[in-house]
Amino acid sequence: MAHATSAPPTSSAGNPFGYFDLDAAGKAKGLFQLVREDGTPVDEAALAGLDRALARKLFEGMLRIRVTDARMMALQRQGRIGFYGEAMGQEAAVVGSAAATLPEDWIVPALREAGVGLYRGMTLDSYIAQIFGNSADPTKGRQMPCHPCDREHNYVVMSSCVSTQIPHAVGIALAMKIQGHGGRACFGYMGDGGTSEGDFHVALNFAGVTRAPCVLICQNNQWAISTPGSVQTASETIAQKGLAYGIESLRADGNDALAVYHAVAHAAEKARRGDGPTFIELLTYRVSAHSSSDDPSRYRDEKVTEVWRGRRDPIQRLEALLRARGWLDAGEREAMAERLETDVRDAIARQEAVAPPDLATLVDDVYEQPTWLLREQLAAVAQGPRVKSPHKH
Ligand SMILES: Cc1ncc(C[n+]2csc(CCOP(=O)(O)OP(=O)(O)O)c2C)c(N)n1
Ligand SMILES: [Mg+2]
Repeated sequence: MAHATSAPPTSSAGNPFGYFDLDAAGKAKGLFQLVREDGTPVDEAALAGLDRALARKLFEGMLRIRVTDARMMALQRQGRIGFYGEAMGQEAAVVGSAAATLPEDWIVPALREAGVGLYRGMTLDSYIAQIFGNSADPTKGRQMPCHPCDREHNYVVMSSCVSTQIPHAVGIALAMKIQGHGGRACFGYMGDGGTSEGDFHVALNFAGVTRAPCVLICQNNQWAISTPGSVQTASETIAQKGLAYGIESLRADGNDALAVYHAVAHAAEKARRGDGPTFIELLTYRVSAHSSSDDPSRYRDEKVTEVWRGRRDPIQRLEALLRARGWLDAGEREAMAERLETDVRDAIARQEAVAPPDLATLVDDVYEQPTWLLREQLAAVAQGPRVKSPHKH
Protein backbone atom coordinates (compact mmCIF):
# COMPACT_ATOMS: atom_id res chain seq x y z
CA MET A 1 0.00 0.00 0.00
CA ALA A 2 1.32 3.44 -0.87
CA HIS A 3 0.19 4.72 2.51
CA ALA A 4 1.66 1.90 4.60
CA THR A 5 3.09 3.35 7.78
CA SER A 6 6.63 2.35 6.91
CA ALA A 7 6.67 3.88 3.40
CA PRO A 8 9.23 6.68 3.27
CA PRO A 9 8.33 9.72 1.19
CA THR A 10 10.31 9.61 -2.05
CA SER A 11 10.31 11.64 -5.19
CA SER A 12 10.70 10.19 -8.63
CA ALA A 13 10.79 13.54 -10.36
CA GLY A 14 14.15 14.85 -11.57
CA ASN A 15 12.66 18.25 -12.29
CA PRO A 16 10.21 18.67 -9.37
CA PHE A 17 8.03 21.31 -11.00
CA GLY A 18 7.73 18.98 -13.98
CA TYR A 19 5.42 17.06 -11.67
CA PHE A 20 2.59 19.43 -12.63
CA ASP A 21 3.00 18.37 -16.28
CA LEU A 22 2.48 14.67 -15.51
CA ASP A 23 -0.76 13.09 -16.72
CA ALA A 24 -3.72 12.85 -14.33
CA ALA A 25 -2.82 9.40 -13.01
CA GLY A 26 0.86 10.33 -12.70
CA LYS A 27 0.04 13.27 -10.44
CA ALA A 28 -2.39 11.28 -8.30
CA LYS A 29 0.01 8.37 -7.82
CA GLY A 30 3.33 10.21 -7.70
CA LEU A 31 4.71 12.27 -4.86
CA PHE A 32 5.72 15.89 -5.33
CA GLN A 33 8.79 16.70 -3.26
CA LEU A 34 11.16 19.67 -3.38
CA VAL A 35 13.31 19.10 -0.30
CA ARG A 36 14.62 15.74 0.88
CA GLU A 37 14.44 14.52 4.46
CA ASP A 38 17.98 15.75 5.13
CA GLY A 39 17.09 19.25 3.96
CA THR A 40 18.87 19.09 0.58
CA PRO A 41 16.92 20.26 -2.48
CA VAL A 42 15.74 17.56 -4.89
CA ASP A 43 16.72 19.95 -7.69
CA GLU A 44 18.73 23.11 -6.91
CA ALA A 45 17.41 24.90 -10.00
CA ALA A 46 13.79 24.35 -8.96
CA LEU A 47 14.42 26.23 -5.73
CA ALA A 48 16.49 29.01 -7.31
CA GLY A 49 13.67 31.53 -6.92
CA LEU A 50 12.86 30.60 -3.32
CA ASP A 51 11.89 33.65 -1.31
CA ARG A 52 13.88 34.00 1.94
CA ALA A 53 11.11 35.83 3.78
CA LEU A 54 8.51 33.20 2.84
CA ALA A 55 10.80 30.32 3.84
CA ARG A 56 11.47 31.93 7.23
CA LYS A 57 7.77 32.70 7.74
CA LEU A 58 6.93 29.05 7.07
CA PHE A 59 9.56 28.00 9.58
CA GLU A 60 8.27 30.36 12.26
CA GLY A 61 4.66 29.30 11.62
CA MET A 62 5.61 25.65 12.08
CA LEU A 63 7.53 26.36 15.25
CA ARG A 64 4.59 28.36 16.64
CA ILE A 65 2.33 25.31 16.28
CA ARG A 66 4.90 23.01 17.91
CA VAL A 67 5.41 25.35 20.87
CA THR A 68 1.70 26.14 21.31
CA ASP A 69 0.66 22.49 21.14
CA ALA A 70 3.24 21.53 23.77
CA ARG A 71 1.99 24.23 26.17
CA MET A 72 -1.65 23.33 25.61
CA MET A 73 -0.98 19.62 26.19
CA ALA A 74 0.77 20.55 29.45
CA LEU A 75 -2.31 22.55 30.50
CA GLN A 76 -4.52 19.58 29.74
CA ARG A 77 -2.33 17.26 31.81
CA GLN A 78 -2.46 19.79 34.66
CA GLY A 79 -6.27 19.76 34.51
CA ARG A 80 -6.48 23.41 33.46
CA ILE A 81 -8.23 22.68 30.13
CA GLY A 82 -10.45 19.73 29.34
CA PHE A 83 -9.24 18.47 25.99
CA TYR A 84 -6.62 19.09 23.30
CA GLY A 85 -5.64 17.68 19.91
CA GLU A 86 -2.12 18.29 18.62
CA ALA A 87 -0.80 18.55 15.07
CA MET A 88 2.70 17.33 15.89
CA GLY A 89 4.53 16.09 12.80
CA GLN A 90 1.97 17.74 10.52
CA GLU A 91 3.17 21.33 10.83
CA ALA A 92 4.46 21.50 7.23
CA ALA A 93 1.11 20.39 5.80
CA VAL A 94 -0.71 22.94 7.97
CA VAL A 95 1.55 25.94 7.46
CA GLY A 96 2.60 25.21 3.86
CA SER A 97 -1.05 25.15 2.83
CA ALA A 98 -1.96 28.20 4.96
CA ALA A 99 0.75 30.22 3.23
CA ALA A 100 -0.95 29.61 -0.13
CA THR A 101 -4.22 31.19 1.05
CA LEU A 102 -5.15 34.86 0.58
CA PRO A 103 -7.04 36.95 3.17
CA GLU A 104 -10.22 36.93 1.05
CA ASP A 105 -10.23 33.12 0.76
CA TRP A 106 -12.34 30.97 3.11
CA ILE A 107 -11.05 28.11 5.24
CA VAL A 108 -13.16 25.14 6.32
CA PRO A 109 -10.91 23.06 8.60
CA ALA A 110 -11.00 19.49 9.92
CA LEU A 111 -9.29 18.40 13.13
CA ARG A 112 -5.74 19.68 12.91
CA GLU A 113 -5.72 23.02 11.16
CA ALA A 114 -5.81 25.54 14.00
CA GLY A 115 -2.34 26.54 12.77
CA VAL A 116 -3.94 27.67 9.49
CA GLY A 117 -6.12 30.06 11.52
CA LEU A 118 -3.11 31.30 13.51
CA TYR A 119 -1.08 31.77 10.32
CA ARG A 120 -3.90 33.85 8.84
CA GLY A 121 -4.07 36.13 11.86
CA MET A 122 -6.29 34.53 14.49
CA THR A 123 -4.79 35.85 17.72
CA LEU A 124 -3.38 33.52 20.36
CA ASP A 125 -5.70 35.23 22.84
CA SER A 126 -8.78 34.34 20.78
CA TYR A 127 -7.53 30.78 20.23
CA ILE A 128 -6.83 30.22 23.91
CA ALA A 129 -10.04 31.97 25.06
CA GLN A 130 -11.90 29.43 22.92
CA ILE A 131 -9.99 26.54 24.50
CA PHE A 132 -10.83 27.80 28.02
CA GLY A 133 -14.39 28.61 26.86
CA ASN A 134 -14.31 31.86 28.86
CA SER A 135 -16.34 35.03 28.42
CA ALA A 136 -13.83 36.36 25.85
CA ASP A 137 -14.54 33.32 23.66
CA PRO A 138 -16.40 34.49 20.54
CA THR A 139 -18.49 31.30 20.71
CA LYS A 140 -19.44 32.16 24.32
CA GLY A 141 -18.05 28.97 25.82
CA ARG A 142 -20.56 26.80 24.00
CA GLN A 143 -18.25 25.12 21.53
CA MET A 144 -16.20 21.98 22.19
CA PRO A 145 -12.60 22.81 23.18
CA CYS A 146 -10.20 22.77 20.23
CA HIS A 147 -12.89 23.82 17.77
CA PRO A 148 -11.69 27.37 17.11
CA CYS A 149 -13.12 29.84 14.63
CA ASP A 150 -12.15 33.30 13.46
CA ARG A 151 -14.79 35.31 11.63
CA GLU A 152 -12.40 38.14 10.86
CA HIS A 153 -10.14 35.83 8.85
CA ASN A 154 -12.83 33.68 7.18
CA TYR A 155 -11.85 30.68 9.29
CA VAL A 156 -14.98 28.59 9.85
CA VAL A 157 -15.39 26.57 13.04
CA MET A 158 -14.23 22.96 12.83
CA SER A 159 -16.92 20.34 12.40
CA SER A 160 -16.77 17.52 14.95
CA CYS A 161 -18.62 15.09 12.71
CA VAL A 162 -15.96 13.74 10.40
CA SER A 163 -16.31 15.00 6.80
CA THR A 164 -19.55 16.98 7.19
CA GLN A 165 -17.40 20.05 6.53
CA ILE A 166 -16.40 19.00 2.99
CA PRO A 167 -19.84 19.64 1.42
CA HIS A 168 -19.84 22.96 3.33
CA ALA A 169 -16.50 23.92 1.74
CA VAL A 170 -17.73 23.03 -1.73
CA GLY A 171 -20.99 24.92 -1.08
CA ILE A 172 -19.11 28.04 -0.01
CA ALA A 173 -16.99 27.79 -3.16
CA LEU A 174 -20.08 27.38 -5.32
CA ALA A 175 -21.64 30.43 -3.66
CA MET A 176 -18.50 32.41 -4.56
CA LYS A 177 -18.93 31.32 -8.15
CA ILE A 178 -22.66 32.10 -8.31
CA GLN A 179 -22.12 35.50 -6.69
CA GLY A 180 -19.36 36.28 -9.17
CA HIS A 181 -16.72 36.62 -6.48
CA GLY A 182 -13.84 35.70 -8.77
CA GLY A 183 -10.28 35.71 -7.56
CA ARG A 184 -10.96 33.82 -4.35
CA ALA A 185 -11.11 30.21 -3.31
CA CYS A 186 -12.47 28.05 -0.51
CA PHE A 187 -10.09 25.59 1.18
CA GLY A 188 -11.69 22.48 2.68
CA TYR A 189 -9.59 20.16 4.85
CA MET A 190 -10.06 16.54 5.90
CA GLY A 191 -8.13 13.60 7.29
CA ASP A 192 -7.43 10.26 5.59
CA GLY A 193 -10.24 8.67 7.61
CA GLY A 194 -12.54 11.40 6.36
CA THR A 195 -12.19 10.13 2.78
CA SER A 196 -14.08 6.94 3.71
CA GLU A 197 -17.20 8.91 4.64
CA GLY A 198 -20.17 9.39 2.32
CA ASP A 199 -19.95 13.17 2.65
CA PHE A 200 -16.50 13.10 1.05
CA HIS A 201 -17.88 11.46 -2.09
CA VAL A 202 -20.94 13.71 -2.26
CA ALA A 203 -18.72 16.77 -1.91
CA LEU A 204 -16.19 15.68 -4.53
CA ASN A 205 -18.92 14.81 -6.99
CA PHE A 206 -20.50 18.20 -6.46
CA ALA A 207 -17.16 20.01 -6.76
CA GLY A 208 -16.29 18.17 -9.96
CA VAL A 209 -19.57 18.76 -11.72
CA THR A 210 -20.00 22.41 -10.66
CA ARG A 211 -16.32 23.33 -11.15
CA ALA A 212 -16.52 25.17 -7.82
CA PRO A 213 -13.40 27.19 -6.92
CA CYS A 214 -12.24 25.00 -4.06
CA VAL A 215 -9.04 23.37 -2.93
CA LEU A 216 -9.78 20.16 -1.03
CA ILE A 217 -6.86 19.06 1.09
CA CYS A 218 -6.47 15.68 2.77
CA GLN A 219 -3.83 15.46 5.47
CA ASN A 220 -3.05 11.79 5.18
CA ASN A 221 -1.44 11.25 8.59
CA GLN A 222 -1.89 7.48 8.11
CA TRP A 223 -4.16 7.02 11.13
CA ALA A 224 -7.82 7.64 11.94
CA ILE A 225 -7.62 7.26 15.72
CA SER A 226 -6.58 3.56 15.89
CA THR A 227 -7.40 2.66 12.26
CA PRO A 228 -4.32 2.59 10.01
CA GLY A 229 -4.49 3.59 6.34
CA SER A 230 -3.96 -0.02 5.25
CA VAL A 231 -7.40 -1.05 6.56
CA GLN A 232 -9.06 2.30 5.83
CA THR A 233 -9.15 1.97 2.04
CA ALA A 234 -8.13 -0.35 -0.79
CA SER A 235 -7.38 2.64 -2.99
CA GLU A 236 -3.70 2.73 -3.97
CA THR A 237 -3.44 6.40 -3.04
CA ILE A 238 -5.95 8.76 -1.52
CA ALA A 239 -5.34 11.36 -4.24
CA GLN A 240 -6.60 9.04 -6.94
CA LYS A 241 -10.07 9.04 -5.38
CA GLY A 242 -10.49 12.51 -6.89
CA LEU A 243 -9.95 11.29 -10.47
CA ALA A 244 -13.31 9.51 -10.66
CA TYR A 245 -15.00 12.85 -10.03
CA GLY A 246 -13.12 14.60 -12.83
CA ILE A 247 -10.98 16.58 -10.41
CA GLU A 248 -7.27 17.22 -10.89
CA SER A 249 -5.68 15.36 -7.99
CA LEU A 250 -2.21 15.96 -6.62
CA ARG A 251 -0.11 14.08 -4.11
CA ALA A 252 2.67 15.81 -2.22
CA ASP A 253 5.11 15.10 0.58
CA GLY A 254 3.24 16.63 3.49
CA ASN A 255 6.42 16.95 5.56
CA ASP A 256 8.05 19.16 2.93
CA ALA A 257 6.68 22.65 3.62
CA LEU A 258 7.85 24.00 0.26
CA ALA A 259 6.29 21.16 -1.76
CA VAL A 260 3.04 21.64 0.16
CA TYR A 261 3.13 25.38 -0.48
CA HIS A 262 3.73 25.01 -4.23
CA ALA A 263 1.14 22.23 -4.69
CA VAL A 264 -1.52 24.21 -2.83
CA ALA A 265 -0.56 27.49 -4.55
CA HIS A 266 -0.92 25.73 -7.94
CA ALA A 267 -4.43 24.61 -6.95
CA ALA A 268 -5.40 27.93 -5.39
CA GLU A 269 -4.35 29.97 -8.41
CA LYS A 270 -6.29 27.60 -10.64
CA ALA A 271 -9.44 27.98 -8.51
CA ARG A 272 -9.09 31.76 -8.32
CA ARG A 273 -8.85 32.12 -12.11
CA GLY A 274 -12.02 30.03 -12.52
CA ASP A 275 -10.46 26.77 -13.67
CA GLY A 276 -12.14 24.59 -11.07
CA PRO A 277 -11.36 22.41 -8.08
CA THR A 278 -8.29 20.41 -7.06
CA PHE A 279 -7.97 17.56 -4.57
CA ILE A 280 -4.62 17.27 -2.80
CA GLU A 281 -3.31 14.43 -0.66
CA LEU A 282 -0.51 15.49 1.70
CA LEU A 283 1.37 12.46 2.95
CA THR A 284 2.43 12.93 6.55
CA TYR A 285 2.24 11.16 9.90
CA ARG A 286 0.36 11.73 13.15
CA VAL A 287 3.33 11.73 15.52
CA SER A 288 1.14 12.67 18.47
CA ALA A 289 -1.74 10.76 19.96
CA HIS A 290 -5.11 11.30 18.28
CA SER A 291 -5.99 13.65 21.14
CA SER A 292 -5.35 14.10 24.86
CA SER A 293 -7.82 11.22 25.41
CA ASP A 294 -5.81 8.71 23.37
CA ASP A 295 -2.84 6.41 24.00
CA PRO A 296 -1.43 5.21 20.64
CA SER A 297 1.03 2.79 22.27
CA ARG A 298 -2.04 0.57 22.75
CA TYR A 299 -2.49 0.02 19.01
CA ARG A 300 0.61 0.95 16.98
CA ASP A 301 4.33 0.38 16.85
CA GLU A 302 5.84 3.52 18.30
CA LYS A 303 9.22 2.61 16.77
CA VAL A 304 7.69 3.77 13.47
CA THR A 305 6.54 6.98 15.14
CA GLU A 306 10.11 7.60 16.31
CA VAL A 307 11.30 7.67 12.68
CA TRP A 308 8.73 10.36 11.83
CA ARG A 309 9.51 12.23 15.05
CA GLY A 310 13.21 12.05 14.25
CA ARG A 311 14.68 12.17 10.78
CA ARG A 312 11.36 12.83 9.04
CA ASP A 313 10.49 15.80 11.25
CA PRO A 314 9.20 18.61 9.00
CA ILE A 315 10.61 21.47 11.10
CA GLN A 316 14.08 19.97 11.14
CA ARG A 317 13.90 19.52 7.36
CA LEU A 318 13.20 23.20 6.66
CA GLU A 319 15.68 24.24 9.33
CA ALA A 320 18.44 22.30 7.54
CA LEU A 321 17.59 24.01 4.26
CA LEU A 322 17.54 27.47 5.86
CA ARG A 323 20.85 26.84 7.61
CA ALA A 324 22.52 25.63 4.40
CA ARG A 325 21.49 28.89 2.73
CA GLY A 326 22.65 31.03 5.63
CA TRP A 327 19.06 32.13 6.26
CA LEU A 328 18.96 30.96 9.88
CA ASP A 329 21.79 31.68 12.30
CA ALA A 330 23.07 29.30 14.96
CA GLY A 331 20.88 29.59 18.02
CA GLU A 332 18.14 31.43 16.15
CA ARG A 333 15.69 28.54 16.34
CA GLU A 334 16.05 28.41 20.12
CA ALA A 335 15.60 32.18 20.44
CA MET A 336 12.55 32.06 18.17
CA ALA A 337 11.05 29.17 20.15
CA GLU A 338 11.63 31.05 23.40
CA ARG A 339 9.87 34.16 22.07
CA LEU A 340 6.94 32.08 20.77
CA GLU A 341 6.72 30.30 24.12
CA THR A 342 6.59 33.64 25.94
CA ASP A 343 3.75 34.75 23.63
CA VAL A 344 1.80 31.58 24.46
CA ARG A 345 2.46 31.78 28.21
CA ASP A 346 1.41 35.45 28.28
CA ALA A 347 -1.81 34.69 26.39
CA ILE A 348 -2.56 31.76 28.71
CA ALA A 349 -2.03 33.99 31.76
CA ARG A 350 -4.39 36.63 30.34
CA GLN A 351 -7.09 34.17 29.29
CA GLU A 352 -7.01 32.01 32.40
CA ALA A 353 -7.85 35.17 34.37
CA VAL A 354 -10.96 35.90 32.28
CA ALA A 355 -14.22 34.90 33.95
CA PRO A 356 -16.35 32.10 32.49
CA PRO A 357 -19.43 33.17 30.52
CA ASP A 358 -22.28 34.41 32.71
CA LEU A 359 -24.85 31.69 33.35
CA ALA A 360 -27.55 34.16 32.28
CA THR A 361 -26.21 33.95 28.68
CA LEU A 362 -26.82 30.19 28.52
CA VAL A 363 -29.91 30.32 26.29
CA ASP A 364 -28.97 33.44 24.30
CA ASP A 365 -28.98 33.02 20.51
CA VAL A 366 -31.08 29.84 20.47
CA TYR A 367 -33.93 31.99 19.18
CA GLU A 368 -34.07 35.73 18.61
CA GLN A 369 -35.82 35.90 22.01
CA PRO A 370 -35.72 33.01 24.52
CA THR A 371 -39.02 31.13 24.62
CA TRP A 372 -40.92 30.77 27.94
CA LEU A 373 -39.70 27.19 28.15
CA LEU A 374 -36.05 28.21 27.89
CA ARG A 375 -36.57 31.00 30.43
CA GLU A 376 -38.16 28.51 32.83
CA GLN A 377 -35.27 26.06 32.38
CA LEU A 378 -32.70 28.80 32.88
CA ALA A 379 -34.41 29.89 36.11
CA ALA A 380 -34.35 26.30 37.37
CA VAL A 381 -30.66 25.94 36.54
CA ALA A 382 -29.88 29.26 38.22
CA GLN A 383 -31.55 28.10 41.45
CA GLY A 384 -29.88 24.69 41.47
CA PRO A 385 -26.76 23.74 43.44
CA ARG A 386 -23.56 24.99 41.86
CA VAL A 387 -20.16 23.35 41.84
CA LYS A 388 -17.79 25.92 43.25
CA SER A 389 -15.81 27.30 40.32
CA PRO A 390 -12.04 26.89 40.64
CA HIS A 391 -11.94 30.23 38.88
CA LYS A 392 -10.47 33.21 40.67
CA HIS A 393 -13.52 35.41 39.95
C1 LIG B 1 -19.08 10.91 11.66
C2 LIG B 1 -18.07 10.63 12.73
N1 LIG B 1 -17.66 9.38 12.95
C3 LIG B 1 -16.75 9.12 13.91
C4 LIG B 1 -16.25 10.14 14.68
C5 LIG B 1 -15.19 9.87 15.76
N2 LIG B 1 -13.92 10.33 15.21
C6 LIG B 1 -13.42 11.53 15.54
S1 LIG B 1 -11.96 11.84 14.76
C7 LIG B 1 -11.99 10.32 14.01
C8 LIG B 1 -10.87 9.89 13.10
C9 LIG B 1 -10.57 10.88 12.07
O1 LIG B 1 -9.47 10.44 11.33
P1 LIG B 1 -8.91 11.29 10.14
O2 LIG B 1 -10.03 11.73 9.27
O3 LIG B 1 -7.83 10.50 9.50
O4 LIG B 1 -8.34 12.59 10.87
P2 LIG B 1 -7.11 12.71 11.91
O5 LIG B 1 -7.69 12.54 13.29
O6 LIG B 1 -6.14 11.65 11.59
O7 LIG B 1 -6.56 14.08 11.71
C10 LIG B 1 -13.12 9.61 14.35
C11 LIG B 1 -13.42 8.25 13.87
C12 LIG B 1 -16.71 11.45 14.44
N3 LIG B 1 -16.24 12.50 15.12
N4 LIG B 1 -17.61 11.68 13.44
MG1 LIG C 1 -5.82 10.63 9.83
